[in-house]
Amino acid sequence: MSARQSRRASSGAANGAANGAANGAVDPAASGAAHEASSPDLTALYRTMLRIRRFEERCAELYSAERIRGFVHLYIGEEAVATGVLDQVLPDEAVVTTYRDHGHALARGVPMNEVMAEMHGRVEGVCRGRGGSMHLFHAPTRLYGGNAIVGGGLPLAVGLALADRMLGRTRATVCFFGEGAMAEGAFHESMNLAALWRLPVLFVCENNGYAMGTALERSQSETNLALKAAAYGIPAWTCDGMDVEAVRGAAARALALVRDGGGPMFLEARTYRFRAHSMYDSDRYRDRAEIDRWKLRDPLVLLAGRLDDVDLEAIDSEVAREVEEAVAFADAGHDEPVSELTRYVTSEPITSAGAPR
Ligand SMILES: Cc1ncc(C[n+]2csc(CCOP(=O)(O)OP(=O)(O)O)c2C)c(N)n1
Ligand SMILES: [Mg+2]
Repeated sequence: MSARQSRRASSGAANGAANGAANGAVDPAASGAAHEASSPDLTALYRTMLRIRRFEERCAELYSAERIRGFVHLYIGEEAVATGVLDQVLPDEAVVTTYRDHGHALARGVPMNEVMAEMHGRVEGVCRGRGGSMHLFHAPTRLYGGNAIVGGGLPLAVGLALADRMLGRTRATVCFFGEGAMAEGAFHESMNLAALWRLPVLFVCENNGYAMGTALERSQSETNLALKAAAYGIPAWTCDGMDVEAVRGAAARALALVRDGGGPMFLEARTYRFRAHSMYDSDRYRDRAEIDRWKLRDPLVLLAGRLDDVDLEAIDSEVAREVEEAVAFADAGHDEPVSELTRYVTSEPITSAGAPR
């Protein structure tokens, strides 16, 4: 059951989470088997992950053909994290992410056409083509980016949550970041203030083991990331980031606590990117065997194994069609005229996207 379907469903898990939470521990209840999802739910999760996968595979081709330019960071392999968490995030809650943001935008419900147009630098894109791959922003779904600065989203999320607190709104802000961000000052300042003021933020660390070409154990003195977060007095769990049901279950429990005034929560999703850091990266810092080992736990394959009665080929065809329609939409789009370039630089609002709620 998704958050969009029922707000109550997730808050029912609050007590279990409070009892089961151990700072720095693996979430004891966060296994796929423990979650009570029905088959239509799982099919929807599969479709979302497949939309991300096929969208990005197409983007990689278009990048090689020089139809998409700039930096592009693929999320392939990590789809279960955005899909599982965002399934539980309510429409009026804010979402903040990193430059590896295509999956978050699609899972959040940003129209694929507009994401693809943005990748192509078209005025029909979510940011009129000015942001590109790394800066997907979409006010109607409260997606606050897309941020090229490692750790840059964390203070933004804390500020959004502080605004909610000051305005008396009970809703969560969700902040995704890579484990590399946990070596940044912005991470520590954000955790400190969020904990001190008990702000309603769910911090989601997408631990894919590498920050560009640097493995976690080569760059951080404490590699137990949940323990690091727990040092700030924030309840912290680890979950299997390749298992979308496990991610969803862990997110549901954490969000219930955040919304019930429990203050910030931290979730580490252990995951892996199957592709290079970016389209520029030659990916020479890890063994092929390591990549192959993780591919055995491909989140799509894992979930497909639980969908015996579902026509996966039909879903694949539908998704392929959607991706091609998005490419056609982007192709038919327009570059912003030079005369428009000084617009929206300072105070002029983009009214077509709607005012942030
Ligand atoms: C403040 C800052 N420092 C350095 C960089 C260069 N940089 C870009 S991505 C990256 C690695 C970040 O790794 P991680 O946070 O684990 O995210 P991942 O790419 O693995 O999703 C670095 C160091 C940057 N963009 N911003
Ligand atoms: Mg990383």
